[in-house]
Amino acid sequence: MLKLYWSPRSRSFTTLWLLEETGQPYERVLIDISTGAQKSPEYLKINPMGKVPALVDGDVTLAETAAICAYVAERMPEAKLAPALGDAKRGKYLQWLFFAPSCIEPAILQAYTKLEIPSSSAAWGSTAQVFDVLEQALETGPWLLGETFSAADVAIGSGMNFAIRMFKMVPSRPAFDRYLDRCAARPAFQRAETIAAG
Ligand SMILES: N[C@@H](CCC(=O)N[C@@H](CS)C(=O)NCC(=O)O)C(=O)O
Repeated sequence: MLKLYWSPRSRSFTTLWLLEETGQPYERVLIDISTGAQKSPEYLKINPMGKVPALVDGDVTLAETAAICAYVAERMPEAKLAPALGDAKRGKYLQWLFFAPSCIEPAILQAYTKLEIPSSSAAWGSTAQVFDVLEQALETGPWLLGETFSAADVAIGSGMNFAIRMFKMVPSRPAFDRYLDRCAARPAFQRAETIAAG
């Protein structure tokens, strides 16, 4: 059984939501980051970065939220969280899945810290550029791949929910509000919220 190391009010929410989307049982191991448990020698063997989330699947151990999303989607194809190899939607799926940590995350942090970096040097360009591109991608909807919901929506929807609704780090836009409402209406999202709330 998959074992998820997680903490409340953290990026772990993405992986909780994802695992709830699979509908399969999994084990949760609480690593409460407010206690410093993520820096214990035992946990550092699982993720040397000393951060949550992390996932253990038998002999396989991995960290990094987007990598866990990709792994679970492939490990459980019956959950249909990723277009299959050879499906024309797979390219865009991968693009959006990588966009979450590569562009959405730094854009949110840049908006929050007001850090100034020339857009030609920043891998994500600028906060405005990232959010304009995301807004445009959501124009047709309901999901990033149109009618197909995927792990990329979990990664991006969760990140945007974190930044806009939970921590109010960035202002919303009408397209983001509609998207986040659709995410929040999913039973798996709601179950993850209940778990995360303790
Ligand atoms: N790149 C990692 C980042 C994980 C991360 O930053 N986790 C935070 C919680 S949101 C954490 O564990 N912080 C505790 C610490 O650094 O001590 C991912 O995407 O999973």
